[in-house]
Amino acid sequence: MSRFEERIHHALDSFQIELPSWGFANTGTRFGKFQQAEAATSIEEKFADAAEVHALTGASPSLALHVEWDLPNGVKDAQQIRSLAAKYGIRAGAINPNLFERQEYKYGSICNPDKAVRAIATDHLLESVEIAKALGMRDVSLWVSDGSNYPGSQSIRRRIDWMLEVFAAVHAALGERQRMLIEYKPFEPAFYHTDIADWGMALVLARRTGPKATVLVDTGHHYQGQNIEQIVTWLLHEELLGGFHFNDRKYADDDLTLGSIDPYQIFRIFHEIFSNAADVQQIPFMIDQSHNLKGKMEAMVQTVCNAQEIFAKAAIVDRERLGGLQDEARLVEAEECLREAFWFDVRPAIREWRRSHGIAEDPLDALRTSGYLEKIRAERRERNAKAVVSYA
Ligand code: PSV
Ligand code: MN
Ligand code: MN
Repeated sequence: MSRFEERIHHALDSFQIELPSWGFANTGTRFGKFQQAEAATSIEEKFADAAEVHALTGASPSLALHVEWDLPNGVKDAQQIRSLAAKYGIRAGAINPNLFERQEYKYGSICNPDKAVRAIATDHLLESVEIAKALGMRDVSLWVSDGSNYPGSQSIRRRIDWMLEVFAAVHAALGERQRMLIEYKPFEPAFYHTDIADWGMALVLARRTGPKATVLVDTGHHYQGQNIEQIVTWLLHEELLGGFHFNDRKYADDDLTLGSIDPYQIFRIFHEIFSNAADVQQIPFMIDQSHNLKGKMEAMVQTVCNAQEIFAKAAIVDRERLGGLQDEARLVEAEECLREAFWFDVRPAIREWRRSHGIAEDPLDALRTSGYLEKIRAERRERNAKAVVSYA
């Protein structure tokens, strides 16, 4: 085995990426949904699909859950999740509270000027911590969708304090080894101000909240042109990088499949992680995508394979040489050192890695010939057809 191949195998042995339960269900845009016969219609089907993706790729042993969608009865549903996790051999991953769907949240959840609404949101967050404890989950992943649509319509300042109050309560409820991940996003659904709009705000909130609070980077949650790998490097430097939601985008939070638009950006993020993380394996890599037109299963397998490829490329950067070139400001050689790894064809080594682990060399092809898609389409077609929503 060449030095590159060895490094690729070693990197893939440790690489895992968490699947989002919502990526298997029917999703769409605010203009409508196109139903898929194969989409998961229950939490059990989401676990089954996740297990199939893991069997095909060997890299996705856990499933992130969204409380309102996957545990509608809250902590009472924990037992069911536990048995599904055991049945399908898939770990329950990060727990995602939902602060954006209830009618009460029209003017915000934890930043709502109405104390009673803030209390509803706080209870939901505390119950999410309970769920995480009941399931032995480490991470509670918080995306606060709150914001406002018109200048002057809300007090930006007072909302910061309300948010800090709730975060303090959530932090106090966390178990010894639990963490809260604070996810930022510049806009949508709010279009004037969003209460946690960028990594600076998330970082300040995490610092003010306590040692178990960290920042989550969703690759789709930045303005165009922003240098995401630099943000990642700063968060690593400050030991506040809590994890990732990976996806790709062309315009805003498009939730396209990982690496589909700009694989070089994901490569640069992984490169900074390899360069700066104390322990790469400790960083949760999660997928947050919405496969609107692509087949749910195909899209997920494709994403995991893309992630493996790009991670493998980042693993083979000659960082020692790069450091020397940087010190001597040999600009073009340094850039070429990075590019050499990016353009190296890692696919033969990955195929070899798969062979040595008893995994299909081409997971997408294996999915298509496995019969799994035909089976789930036949089983779920009717249920999905009944769920068709009309937007009159
Ligand atoms: C919001 O855009 C987000 O990225 C959050 O992570 C949510 O939990 C997820 O999408 C699903 O709606
Ligand atoms: Mn996200
Ligand atoms: Mn998003």
